[in-house]
Amino acid sequence: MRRYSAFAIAREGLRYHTGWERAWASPEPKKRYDAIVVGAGGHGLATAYYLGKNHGIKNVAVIEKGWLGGGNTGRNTTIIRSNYLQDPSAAIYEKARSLYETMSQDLNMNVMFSPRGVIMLAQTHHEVRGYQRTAHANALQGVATEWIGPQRVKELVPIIRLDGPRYPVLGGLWQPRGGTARHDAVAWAYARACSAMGMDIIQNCAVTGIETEDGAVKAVNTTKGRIETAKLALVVAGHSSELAGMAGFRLPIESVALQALVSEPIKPAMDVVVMANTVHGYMSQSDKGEMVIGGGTDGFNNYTQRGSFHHVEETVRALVETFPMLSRLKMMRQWGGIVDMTGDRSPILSKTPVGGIYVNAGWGTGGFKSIPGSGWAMAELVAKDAPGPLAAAFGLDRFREGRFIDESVAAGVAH
Ligand code: FAD
Ligand code: PYC
Repeated sequence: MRRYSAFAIAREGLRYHTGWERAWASPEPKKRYDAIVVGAGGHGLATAYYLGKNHGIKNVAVIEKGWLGGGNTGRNTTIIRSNYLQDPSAAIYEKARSLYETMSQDLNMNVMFSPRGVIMLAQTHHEVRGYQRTAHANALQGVATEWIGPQRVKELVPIIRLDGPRYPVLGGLWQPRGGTARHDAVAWAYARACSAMGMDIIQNCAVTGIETEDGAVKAVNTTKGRIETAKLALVVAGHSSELAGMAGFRLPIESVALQALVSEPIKPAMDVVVMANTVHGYMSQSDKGEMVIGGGTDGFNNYTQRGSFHHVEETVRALVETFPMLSRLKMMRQWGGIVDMTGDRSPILSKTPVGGIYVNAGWGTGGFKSIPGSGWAMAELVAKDAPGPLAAAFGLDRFREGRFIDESVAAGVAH
């Protein structure tokens, strides 16, 4: 694989961009792989990448029913932060955030990580207490966050209205090195690095069945034929229950659509990310100038990957209270993705009742930020057939044993 560099851009500029290689190969599947990852979203691709990089397992296929990054990875609002309350969450999200810091250099592709800072606004006294508690927990966990008062919020976000009609801004939880990244570039960067290691990324290939023998995985059936493997990682977000069903077990997951929208582009108005969980909405400004706005989940389980008018209305009405200037903007696009939710709003990184099958799911409304940490931890689980320190607390057994990792506040999105 040729390296991307300023020199390469200059060279290609001089020869009318005729010399760029394909970023990843599109092979037909082989009969057998040492490991198969189902799902070429960020989590699946990062799992494959760290299988190769950290554990030397390179005879790997990533199987994707659509196009890579076309699921939630390419549909999310790209907020990256690690200000979670519980120790196991802070550890995996902070590992991920720190890997984002050097991802462009590590993967030799510009993923546009922008550590512009994230504020979670407190607009009730209950939220003030909750976020102050998180700031104290983060101090103990080594996660750099701080509680800030309303005047500091106003300095950071001049377009905000502090004395809104229903909920004044009482302060916020500020993570200065949180931010955003270009979502599909993250998927592309991992895909290119996997392909360079000789892994096969097979798009337009749905897994339709899973064969087991003596309680262990034997093969997957796909729309491109049967493929054997001894290690199978299911990393399919909104379709986790469907794939688990093919292998004969159930997951404690509900799937539901989450929606977002963008405005017309405007001049730079806000250079941090703001989450307003009481009125409910979150917003950042893209490099093109659009206000990127996220809303809530649908109130019923469903598999629809699209937006709906009432969500736009609810979300924009709520945000206009805190950002009156929004009322002057036109909204351009809306969309939805299917997120997979667990009862404690924490993910599952686990072995399963079937030998050689591992599941990475349940990131719900907040798994973009965790892609590199999740891939790192999942690769270790698959390679060693046992969870390492980052994944240990996120096993399926926690639901049987009542060891929940409650992150419903940190999840940020009401559901
Ligand atoms: P996906 O990217 O969905 O990848 C799973 C892949 O599996 C898909 O490409 C799918 O086609 C494939 N697949 C499914 N079934 C099969 C099959 N049978 N065979 C083969 N392939 C299959 N998170 C944040 O951290 N910050 C945010 O700001 C944020 N905002 C969000 C906003 C919205 C509107 C949405 C929908 C989500 C948001 N999230 C956010 C959550 C985040 O997008 C997800 O948690 C994350 O992208 C999940 O990544 P993934 O790789 O697990 O799943
Ligand atoms: O987890 O930060 C998050 C988030 C923001 C919007 C959707 N999820």
